[in-house]
Amino acid sequence: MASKEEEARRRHIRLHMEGALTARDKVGVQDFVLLDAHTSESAFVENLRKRFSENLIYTYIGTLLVSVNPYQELGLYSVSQMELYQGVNFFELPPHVYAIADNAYRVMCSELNNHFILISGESGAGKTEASKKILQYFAVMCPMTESLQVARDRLLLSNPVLEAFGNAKTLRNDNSSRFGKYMDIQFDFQGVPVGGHIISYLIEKSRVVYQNQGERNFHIFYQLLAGGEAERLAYLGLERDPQLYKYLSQGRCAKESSINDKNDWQTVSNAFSVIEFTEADLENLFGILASVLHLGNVCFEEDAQGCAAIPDTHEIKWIAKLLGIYPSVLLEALTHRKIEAKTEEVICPLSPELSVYARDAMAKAVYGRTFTWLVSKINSSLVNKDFTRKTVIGLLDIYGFEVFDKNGFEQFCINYCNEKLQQLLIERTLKAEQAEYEAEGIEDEECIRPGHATDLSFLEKLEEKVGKHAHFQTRKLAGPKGRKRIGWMEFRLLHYAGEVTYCTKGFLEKNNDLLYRHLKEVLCRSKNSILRECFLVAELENRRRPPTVGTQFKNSLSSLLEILISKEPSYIRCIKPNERKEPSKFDDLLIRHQIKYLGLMEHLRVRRAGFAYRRKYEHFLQRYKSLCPDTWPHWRGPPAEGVERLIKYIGYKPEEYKLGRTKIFIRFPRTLFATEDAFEFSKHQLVARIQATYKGC
Ligand code: AOV
Ligand code: MG
Repeated sequence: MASKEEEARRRHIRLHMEGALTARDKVGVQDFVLLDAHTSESAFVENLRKRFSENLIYTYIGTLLVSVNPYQELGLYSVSQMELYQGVNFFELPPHVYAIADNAYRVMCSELNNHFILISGESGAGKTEASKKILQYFAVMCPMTESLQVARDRLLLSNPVLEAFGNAKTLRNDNSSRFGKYMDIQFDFQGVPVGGHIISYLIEKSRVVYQNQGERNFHIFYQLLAGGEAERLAYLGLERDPQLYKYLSQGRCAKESSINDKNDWQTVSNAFSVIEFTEADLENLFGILASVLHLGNVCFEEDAQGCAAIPDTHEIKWIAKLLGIYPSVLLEALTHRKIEAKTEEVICPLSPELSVYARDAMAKAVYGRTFTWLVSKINSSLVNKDFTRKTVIGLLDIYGFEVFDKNGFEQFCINYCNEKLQQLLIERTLKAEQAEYEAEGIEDEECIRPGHATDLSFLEKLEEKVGKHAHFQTRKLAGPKGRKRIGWMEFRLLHYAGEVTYCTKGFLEKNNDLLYRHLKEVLCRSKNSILRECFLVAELENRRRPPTVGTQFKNSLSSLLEILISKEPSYIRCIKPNERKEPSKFDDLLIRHQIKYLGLMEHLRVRRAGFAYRRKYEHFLQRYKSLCPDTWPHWRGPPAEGVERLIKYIGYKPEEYKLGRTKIFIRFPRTLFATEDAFEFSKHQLVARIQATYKGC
C-alpha cells in the first residue's frame, strides 16, 4: 500500500480508537464486550440504538458481528472501504461485514483450513444482503489472474439468477429468499478464488400456484413479462400484463413499486450469458416458465357425469407446443388418473377438484425440478478441474425465521431449519471456547460449561413429539386462559424465536408432494430437454414411494450440519429494526425480542467470562515487536518467549492476560487498545508513553 494511503488509514484507525474509548456516550461502543461488566438487556439495546442513530449498523461481540438492517444505502460498501479492511485486525477499525470476510480469508490462507460464515436472523433482517457483500469482497480483494476472471464473474452472477428464480416478495421482505443456499467459494493455495459450488435447500414450490394477499410469485415470472423481448413473448404466447395470469395475480400486488422487474430482467439476462446458458437452454427454460403460466389459466368444468372437462383448450395447446408433448395426451393426463390393478391399467376420470390438484401439482413439480436443474447448471459452470488443492469459505444464507397470521407447512420447515442452525451456533460457540482453553492449557475459572448448550436442545423434543404423533395435525389443544386458543386443525410450537401456531391444513398433501403417475409419464416424454433431464424414465420404473418432503429436508439439513461442523465458523447475526421496512426506525420491543432469541446476551456473557481477544504468538509479535528493544527489529528465539518479554516490558498486569500453548489470551479489550495505541507513536515517544500508561494504572 502506498505510504500516503497508509497514513490515511492510520489516521482513520486513530480517530476510530479514540472514538471507541472516549466518545462512547454518543455513538455507543463498537464491541459489546466493552460495555460495563454486568450489561443488562436494556443497556445492550441502548448501545445498539445509539449506534443505529449514528448510522453505525455494525457492532461486535468479540468476533461475532451484529448487524442491524438500515433499510437505506449508507455508502458502506465501496472498493475503498474494502481496501481499508484488507489485512486489518478486528479491533483496529469500526466493525464491518468486510472485517468478517477478511478475517476468515486470512486465517484460511495462513492455516490452509476451511471456513464457513453463518448468517442468521429473521426474515428481512439482511442476511442475503450480507452474503452478497461478502462475495463481492472476495471477488474484488482476492488476488486474481486473467484466466480466472470468468470464474469470478460466474460466482458473482450466480446470485441474480438464483434470486430471480428463488426469491419473491412476501409480507416480511420484498426480496425474500424462498430457498436455502449454501455456497462454497473455492480458493487455490495462493488464495485466488478459482470456483464454487452451491447447494440449495427446499424451494417453496407452493408459491408457484398460490400467493397470500400482498405477496408475489417468484420474481422471474414478472421479470420475463416486463423485460422479455416482444418476439420472445410472442413465441411463448405470453402477454405483458401479469394480471392476466392466475398464478401471478392472487396476491393482488403483481406490480410492486419497490421492485423494478424490467431492470432486473436485464441483469438476469446478462448473468445468463456469462454463466454460459446457450440460446437453446434459454428457450427451454422460458418455455417451461411460460407453460407454468399457461397451466395456471387452465380451467376445469364439471361434465354431466361429474367428471372434469376442459372447455377451452387454448392454453393446453400452448403448453403442448412449449413442452413438446401431444395436446390430447396432456389433456387426458390433467383430467384422468391411471390406476394400476393387478394385471391391467385402468384410466379413471378425475373430478374438477382433483384436476385442479393435478394441474397445480404439475406446475409445482415442473418449477421445483427446473430450479434444481438451474442450480446444477450453475454448478457445472463453476467447476474448476485445473485446481486440485483447494480450501473453501462457505456462505450460508437461509430463509429466516418467519411468523405470519397463518403458518403452514412451509413455515414449519423454515422455522425448523432455523432452529437447527441456532442449536449449532450455541453448541459451537460454547464448546469451541471450552475446547480452545483446553487445547491451550488455560484453566477455565469461570462460568463457561458446555452443559449450557443443552438448554437449547428443544429441537430433539420437537422431533420426538412430531415424529411419534403421526396424527398430530388433528390434535385439539386448548390454550391457557388469556391466550389465543388453538383451533382444531392447529398446533403450536414454542420455537427458540417465539411461539408459532401452525395450521395443519395442507400439511399432509405438501409433505407427500404427490404428482400423479399419468402426468409424470407425460413429462418424461417431453421434448423439452430440461424437462427430460428433470423427469427420468427410471423414476417411473421405481415403484417405491419417494421419501416425504419433510424427511428429505431433514436429511439434507443433517448433511448441511456435517459440512459445517468440519469447518471454522464465523457468525453474523442480523437484526430487523422495524416491521415496516423503514429507515431510521428503531423498534425497541422488536429488537429486544431478537436479541433474546438470537442468544446475544448469552454470547456476550461467554465472551466476557473468557478472554476477549486471542492472537497467535507469531502474529502478536510481528505486529508489536517494535514496542520492545529486545524484540525489535528481530526476535530470534521462540515466539512465545518473545511475546513474554514484550508484554513484561510494556507492563501487562498478570490479570490482564494468559499465555497458552500457541496463543496469547487478552482478557480486556482496553489492554489491546492501549497496546495498539502505543504502536501508533514513534519509537522515541513510545517507551515513555507505555510506561506511563501502565505505571499510572
Ligand atoms: P433476509 O435475507 O434476511 O430476509 P435481505 O438481505 O433480503 O433480508 O434484506 C431485506 C432488505 O433490507 C433488502 O432488500 C434491502 O432493501 C434492505 N437491506 C438489508 N441489508 C441492508 C444493508 N446492509 N444496507 C442497506 N439495505 C439493506 V429472508 O430472505 O426474507 O429471511 O427469507
Ligand atoms: Mg434472504
